[in-house]
Amino acid sequence: MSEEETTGVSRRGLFKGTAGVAALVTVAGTGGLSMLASARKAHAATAATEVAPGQLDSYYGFWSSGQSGEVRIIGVPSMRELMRIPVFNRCSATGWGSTNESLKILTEGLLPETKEFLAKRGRVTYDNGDLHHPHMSFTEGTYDGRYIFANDKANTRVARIRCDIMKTDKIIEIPNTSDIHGLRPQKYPRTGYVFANGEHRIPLPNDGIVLDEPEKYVSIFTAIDGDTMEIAWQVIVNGNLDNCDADYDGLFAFSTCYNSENGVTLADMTANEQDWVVVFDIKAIEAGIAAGDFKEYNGVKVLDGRKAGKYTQYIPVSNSPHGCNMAPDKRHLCINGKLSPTVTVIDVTKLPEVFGGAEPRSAVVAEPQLGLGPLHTAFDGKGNAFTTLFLDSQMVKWNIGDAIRAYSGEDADPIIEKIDVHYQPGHNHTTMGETLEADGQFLISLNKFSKDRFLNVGPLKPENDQVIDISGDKMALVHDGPTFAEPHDCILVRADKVNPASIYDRGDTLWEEARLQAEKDGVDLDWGADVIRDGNKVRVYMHSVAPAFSLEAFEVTQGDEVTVYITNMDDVDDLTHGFTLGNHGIAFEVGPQATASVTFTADRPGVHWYYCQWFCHALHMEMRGRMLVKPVA
Ligand code: K7E
Ligand code: CUA
Repeated sequence: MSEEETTGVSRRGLFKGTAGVAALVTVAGTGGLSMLASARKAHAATAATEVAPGQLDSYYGFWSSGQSGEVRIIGVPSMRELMRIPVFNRCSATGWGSTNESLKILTEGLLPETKEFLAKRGRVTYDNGDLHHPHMSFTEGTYDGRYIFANDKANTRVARIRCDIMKTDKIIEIPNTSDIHGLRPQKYPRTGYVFANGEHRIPLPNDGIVLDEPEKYVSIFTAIDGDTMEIAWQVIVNGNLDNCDADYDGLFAFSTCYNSENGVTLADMTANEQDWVVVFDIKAIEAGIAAGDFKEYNGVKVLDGRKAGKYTQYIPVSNSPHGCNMAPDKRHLCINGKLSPTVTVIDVTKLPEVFGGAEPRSAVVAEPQLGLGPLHTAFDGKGNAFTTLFLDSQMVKWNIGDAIRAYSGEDADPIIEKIDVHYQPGHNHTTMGETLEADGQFLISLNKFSKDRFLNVGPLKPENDQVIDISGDKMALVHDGPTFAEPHDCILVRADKVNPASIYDRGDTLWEEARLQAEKDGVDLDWGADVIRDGNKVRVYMHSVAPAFSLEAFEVTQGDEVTVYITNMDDVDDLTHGFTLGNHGIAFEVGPQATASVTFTADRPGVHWYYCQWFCHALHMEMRGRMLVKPVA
C-alpha cells in the first residue's frame, strides 16, 4: 500500500500545504512539532530544486562572473555548476590565453593604440575583465540558442560566445567610449544589434588635450552587428549610461542614466533630484546614419543624440536609476529607482507620441513605491514583477496592472508579497523571463553578500545566488547557492533552446590558420606526425588518439620558434585530450575532433616532457613524449 492510501495524504501534499502538516501533526503527536516543521521546510526545499542523480536540469543558467571575467553554465533548478567558459580571463585548464587560437580571438579585436600600449608592457592582450551581463541572441522575441553576448566593463570590450560549442569566438574593443556596462541584444525581429552602454564619460576624442572640462566629456551608446561583431553606429548622449534593454517590436532601445549632472565627482553626480531614461529610436537613427548625419571617430559613425529630438528622447525619472527591464507583455518597461524606492513603469506604446512632441513623462503609467534600493526587476509572464531591494535585503513581488491602476488614482495595492533574501540582492532573473516565453517557474536572487549563510572561508566570502520557487501563489525560497566573485547577472534558458554539439566539426573555422599552414606545409593536419623546419621556425604536427600522441619525441634547437599543433582524432563523446609542455607554462585542452596549437621559443636546452593532462584512458599517465632542445654550439 502506498503512503497516500495509509494516511490519506500524499507526501507531496503533506510537504506543500498546511493541511498536510496538520494531518502529520495529528499522526505524530504535537511533541515533534518543531522538528517536523523544520523537516517539512527542508523537504519542501528539496522537492522544488531536487534533480536526482542522473537526471537533467530543466534550464541552462548562463551566469556572469564579474571580475572573474568568465561565463559559467549552471543547471537550474539544481544550481549545479556545469561548465565555465573563459572569456576575458585566463584559464589554466583549457589554455585560454595561451593557445594561438584563443590569442587570435583575444587580440584581433583590440584597437591599434591598445595593442601598442600593451606591447610596451610585453603583453599582447589584457589578462582581466569585468563581465556583468551575459545575454543570448533572440529571434522573434525569444532565445534562439545561437550566441551569448557579454560586456567587459574593465577594458571596454564586448564578447560573443558560440552556443554550439560553448566557447568564445569574438571579442571586440569599443572605440570612443570607456567601460561597457549595460548590454542587451535586439529582441525583434532578431539579434541583429547588440546594444552596449559606455558607462564612464570621457572626452571625444580622448587625446589628453581635454582634462578638467567635464562639460566636454560624453557617454556613448553603441550598436554592434551581432552577426559580424562590427560596430554599426554609435550615439552620443547627455549624461552617462548604465543599464539598457530593447523592446519587443524592434523600434526602441532604452538606457538608464544616473548622471544627468555630467559630474565627475560623487557629489556632482548625485546633485540633481532627477535623472533620466534615454530612449533611442532605432529606425530614425538608421535613417540618420544613412543620410550622413554623423561624424566619424576611429572609423565608427557617431551620431549626436545629446538633444532630445528625432533620435533620442529623455524621460525624467528619480535620481540614479539602475536596472532597465522590458516586461514580456511587450508593453511595460521597468526602470529601477536605486536611490529612489520606486520603479518607474513606461508604456512603450506611448513612445511614438513622445517622439512626436508629447511631454516625455506622459509615457509613465506607474511608479509604485516598493521598498529601499530597487535595482533590477524580473517577470513571470503572468503580469507580475519581482524587484530586488538591495537595502532592504528583500525580493518584492508586485502586479504591474495594479501599479498602473494605483497610479491613475484607483484604489489598488500593487505589492503582493515580500520575502527576505540573504543578503543585499543585485540582479534577479526568472526562467525565460526576458523573453516572450516567460514561464514563471523559478526566480534567482543574486545576492552580493552571504555573511553567515555558509561555512566561514575567511575574509573573502562567496556570494549567494538563491533560488525562489515562484510557480505557486507564494514565493518559496528553496536553495542557497554559493558563487565565486562576482556574478552580477544571469539568464535562465529553457533547456530545449540550447543544443550544443558533443564533438567538434573537423571543418570548424576556429583553427582555420592551422589548417592553412598545414596545407602550405603539405602535411595532413588530421593524421600528421611531422616536424617541418622553416629557417628557425619549427612546426610540429601531431594527433592524439587515446592513449598516445603520434610523436613520442621531436627535436629542436635552442632559439627555434616552435609551433606545436595537436589534433584530437578521437571522435567519442567527452574524450578530451590535453597538451602540457613541462616547465614552459604551456597547457591546453584539445576537444574531440579539434585542433589546438601553441607557439613558443625553445630556449631551455635539455629534455622536456609533454603529457596529456586530461584524464582520458587507463593509460592516460603514459600519454606523453619528449621535446629535445639542443644547445646552440
Ligand atoms: Cu546591477 Cu553591472 Cu547589471 Cu551589477 S549591474 S548588480
Ligand atoms: Cu589523453 Cu589523457
